[in-house]
Amino acid sequence: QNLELSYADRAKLPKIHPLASELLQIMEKKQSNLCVSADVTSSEELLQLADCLGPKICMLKTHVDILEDYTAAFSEKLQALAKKHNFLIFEDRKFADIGNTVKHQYEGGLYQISSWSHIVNAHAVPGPGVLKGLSAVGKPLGRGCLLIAQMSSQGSLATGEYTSAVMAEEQSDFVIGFICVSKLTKRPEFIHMTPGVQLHAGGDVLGQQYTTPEDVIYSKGSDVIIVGRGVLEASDRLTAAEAYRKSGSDVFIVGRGG
Ligand code: S5P
Repeated sequence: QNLELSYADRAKLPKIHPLASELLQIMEKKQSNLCVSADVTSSEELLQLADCLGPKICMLKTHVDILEDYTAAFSEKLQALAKKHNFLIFEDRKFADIGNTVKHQYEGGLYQISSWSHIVNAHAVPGPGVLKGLSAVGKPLGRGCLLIAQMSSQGSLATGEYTSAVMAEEQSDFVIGFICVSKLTKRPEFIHMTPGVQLHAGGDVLGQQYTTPEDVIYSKGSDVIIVGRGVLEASDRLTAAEAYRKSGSDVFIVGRGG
């Protein structure tokens, strides 16, 4: 094992991106590795979810394009809730086009994602242009990006050499970390975020694969668990969110990270 740093220590690293530092400080303060994936189709429900679960999470992930009733007012209310409960917003847009196109998709259109989402993610498959385009919009706003190095779904092609190539695309002035299945870099400035998490291992009928929070945080060494249906389909979402938050909370006592 390497020298182990706590989240608070990592937040103070000299070369860390300010947004990664902010996230690590939130994680430490709220003792939470939990990012809830708010995959609902009504903006009212999404806002209720953010207000109710806000105290338990370090980040809220959205798929704004599945909302049936998106308005600019919604994004303002979501930002206010992120401030109120101290969490970051992550729009899971998975940009994957040439630089010029992603620039427009990030800044403009109906959603104007860059105006309200602290973090977005991108596939590295187009090459460095995708990050160039996104960072032209996001960097002046202090935004950050996660590169998709691996995916949770069955038969994912993002493995092996592809994953290594993605890791090499990193630009630490805009990329704050990776979407991945397990810890990929020993550089403690980068955040590892892992989807496909439920309290019991398994999957769904469309290829999603689940592992447990303990496996992701303790065995695989990731930093943040992304949980959608594990919380959304529970009879009591708040109790479920607390269970997921608690499942990773030993890491704050042990002081592991890096
Ligand atoms: O590899 C991935 C990457 C992502 S961002 N696998 C994923 O499942 N996701 C997202 O995480 C997916 O789009 C969904 O919003 C969430 C997982 O939802 P759940 O309901 O299966 O927990």
